[in-house]
Amino acid sequence: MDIKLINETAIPNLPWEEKPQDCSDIIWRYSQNPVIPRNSIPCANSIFNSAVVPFQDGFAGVFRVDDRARNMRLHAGFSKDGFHWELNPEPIRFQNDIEEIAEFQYGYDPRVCKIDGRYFITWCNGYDHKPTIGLAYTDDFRSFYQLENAFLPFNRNGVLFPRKINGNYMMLNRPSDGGHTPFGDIYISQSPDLTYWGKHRYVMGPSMPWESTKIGAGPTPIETDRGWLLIYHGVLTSCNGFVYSFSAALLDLDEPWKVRKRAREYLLSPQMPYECVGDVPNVTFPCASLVDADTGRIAIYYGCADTVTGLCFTTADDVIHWLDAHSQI
Ligand code: BMA
Repeated sequence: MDIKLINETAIPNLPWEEKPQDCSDIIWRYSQNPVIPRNSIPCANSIFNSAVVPFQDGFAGVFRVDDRARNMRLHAGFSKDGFHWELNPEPIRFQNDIEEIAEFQYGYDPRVCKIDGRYFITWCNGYDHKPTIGLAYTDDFRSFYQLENAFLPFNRNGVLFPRKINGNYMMLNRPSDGGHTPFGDIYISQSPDLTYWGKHRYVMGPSMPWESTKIGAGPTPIETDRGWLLIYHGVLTSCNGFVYSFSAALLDLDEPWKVRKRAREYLLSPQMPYECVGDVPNVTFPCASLVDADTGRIAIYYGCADTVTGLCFTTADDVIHWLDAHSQI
């Protein structure tokens, strides 16, 4: 390994497949994709844009389940190997002492971030039936405690950093509108206590054609000796609608609103049938990655066509060396 991972732990049982010999891409897909089918629990219409972390001797996660009434719900799930998942058939019921936000209206696109030994969940949360960033924590993926919404509506794609930076928690976020948002830049907001957010800074906006409509942060940023490795999605508007691809950037370690490298091209775009055909065609939407500190291997979980969950693989060395050669900055 050339790139050093900081504060990541070893995951000897990381779900992994070697790169096929005939593959020249930086990211390669799991041969058995989709790793989670649309109907692995009875209530589900679709299971996609979901977040997983190492937990005990395996893995746990928070999953976006759109049910057959088409409510958008969050479900906890567990896995021994990262490939085979058991989702709770009942959605998460957040415990909440704050009367004004206690009513769960809808929740989608969760992320899970471990900070100081506790798992924090962010998601797009319906408040006054408008999207903003919900925030909760759990220690065991069985009881979940909801905190204040981080921001006013309208906001989506809230992604925490796994440690405080210069004394503050940091969250990437993407101000939006109440619909399918035809714009979107990534900002960062800072908080001393996970309740009050400020010191908002612009990080980056759409630039290259593959991401020319809007962009949004994906999995928890990965700390490396070269900077924070951020995997993010970008959206192109075609004559047939939105196309969601994803790629990578490197953010400054101490001032993560400063972009040090940023890909010119996507790393993965909707090309397989399960990415191109589904409830919303042509969507690849990453929400989580597992990173093995010993090998630099990265397993990325991504939603496919708003219907199923896919898994793909890369390494920190591969992505960052590729970024060095393919950066627009
Ligand atoms: C975004 C979010 C995602 C979804 C994507 C494509 O606005 O709603 O959950 O995957 O649109 O439909």
